[in-house]
Amino acid sequence: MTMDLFEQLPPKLWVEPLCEGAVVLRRFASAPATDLLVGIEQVAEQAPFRQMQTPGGHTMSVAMTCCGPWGWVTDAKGYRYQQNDPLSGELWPSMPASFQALAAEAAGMAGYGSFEPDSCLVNRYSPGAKMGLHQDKNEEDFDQPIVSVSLGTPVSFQFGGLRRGDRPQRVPLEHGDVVVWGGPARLRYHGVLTLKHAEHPLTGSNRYNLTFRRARS
Ligand code: MD3
Ligand code: FE
Repeated sequence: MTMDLFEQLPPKLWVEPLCEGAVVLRRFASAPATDLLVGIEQVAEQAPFRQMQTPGGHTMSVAMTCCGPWGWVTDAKGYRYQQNDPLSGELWPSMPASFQALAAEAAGMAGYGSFEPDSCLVNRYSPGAKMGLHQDKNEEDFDQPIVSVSLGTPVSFQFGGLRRGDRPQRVPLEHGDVVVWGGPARLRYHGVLTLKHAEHPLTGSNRYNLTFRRARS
């Protein structure tokens, strides 16, 4: 009797393979979400969110900041990692221990044994913000996976192929979802569709994404 009831309870966490090398750990970051959001606030006190310029001269709709030894930046000179925040000249804030631990745990679940990210990009989407299809290829070692954590309002993620023209599939990403991308999925094109108006009790109308990467071997 109790077993029947147990089996009817909705699962708190579940795993959805997307393709070879990519897996969604649904709600994996739900329990630590408030800690992660406090971590984001602390990072942003030292290195405020800013809308960076693309090399083509456009202003990104996504506001970004970074933590960890290497921060990802873009400006007229191009896309790259650097150790100093261009706004202050100071080193990026250190990566909160809770961020590191979650990223390593998620990578482990996906079969990547000793993931030690040296970079965490924090993206903040407000309604209307989006990110066009692109590849993440500013890192030295494509054998290292990428871990992405979604917090706040839901969005439709675009997951394409190895060529820009490959038709992307749409993957809904919600608060607490963690995606691990590695192996044959590591260089696939991806992007984020325009964020719609919605409210989340912890983030208001915003969506945050933490992207953990190993920038340097
Ligand atoms: C698929 N950010 O900052 S991370 C980015 O939601 C970025 O803010 C998105 O793409 C966001 O570069 C999504 C998910 C992601 C990251 C790397 C990938 C998906 C990937 C590498 C290969 C394939
Ligand atoms: Fe990306």
